[in-house]
Amino acid sequence: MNGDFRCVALCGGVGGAKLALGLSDLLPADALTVLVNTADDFEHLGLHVSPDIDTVLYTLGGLNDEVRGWGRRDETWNFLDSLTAVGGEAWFQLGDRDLALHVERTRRLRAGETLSAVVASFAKAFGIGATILPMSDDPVRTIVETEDGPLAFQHYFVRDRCAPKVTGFRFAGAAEAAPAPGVLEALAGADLIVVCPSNPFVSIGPLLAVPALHAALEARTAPVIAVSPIVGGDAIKGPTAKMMDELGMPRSAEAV
Ligand code: FO1
Repeated sequence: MNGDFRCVALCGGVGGAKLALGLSDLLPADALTVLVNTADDFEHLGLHVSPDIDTVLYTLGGLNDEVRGWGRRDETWNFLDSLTAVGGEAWFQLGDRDLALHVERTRRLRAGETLSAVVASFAKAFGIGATILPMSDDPVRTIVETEDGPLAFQHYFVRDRCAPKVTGFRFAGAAEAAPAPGVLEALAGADLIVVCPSNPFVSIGPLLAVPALHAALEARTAPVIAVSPIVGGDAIKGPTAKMMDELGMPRSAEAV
C-alpha cells in the first residue's frame, strides 16, 4: 500500500466502531478518516451527549468497555447513584469517567467551538492518529416513528429499550445540515470507502440524509465496500433485524 492510500469509513456506534478499530490497526494513521453519525446526539441533564462519536473515540483510544459496548472501561457510577438519590433522570447511564467528555464538550460548544473541533481535540487527547469527523457540525436528530408516535432516538433506544414497533425514521435538520469541514474533501480523495456494519436505518441513514454528503458519495470515484450488520439472518447486536421485520423487509444482507 503506497503512502498516499486514503480510506474513508462511514460509521455509527458499537458495531461500526469495531470495524473502524480494525481499519485503524491495519492502516497508517494518516490513511484513515472515520465519518461518524451524530443524529443520536441529544441534550441530557443540560449536557450535549454524542454517543456514536464517543463510542468511536473510546474504541480507537482503547478506552471502551468491551462488555457494554459503549462508555468507558473501569467505569464508576458515583454520579449516577447520587443523581438517582435526588430523583434525577438516571435512565441514561452516565459513568463518572464518561461524564467528563459531556461536561467539557458542552462547555466548548457553548463557548462557540464546533463539534468537529471538539472531536479533533478529544481524539488528539486520546492519542488517536486517524481523523475522526462528525458527519456535520449542524444539529441532526433521528426521530423514530413508531406505532405509539414519534420518539427521540435515545428515548426509543435506551429508555424504551427498542420495544416500540417502528414505522419509519426522520432525521430532523438533515436537509439543512452541511457536512463537517473535511468530510467532502475526504470523500473526494478516497481510494476506498467502507460502510461499517452499523444499523442502516439509524446509524448510516443519517449520514446519507446530509444532502452534500449523499451527493459526494454518488459522485465518488472510489469503490465502496459495505459490511452488513446482518449475518445469517440476524443482527450481531442491536435492533437492526427487529426494525427490518417491523418494516416488512427480509433480514438479509441484500436488504441492508
Ligand atoms: N446505551 C444503553 O443501552 N443504555 C445506556 O444507559 C447508555 C448510556 C450511554 C452513555 C453514553 C454513551 O456515549 C452511550 C450510551 N449508550 C447507552 C449507548 C447509546 O445509546 C448507543 O450507543 C447509541 O446511541 C446507538 O449506537
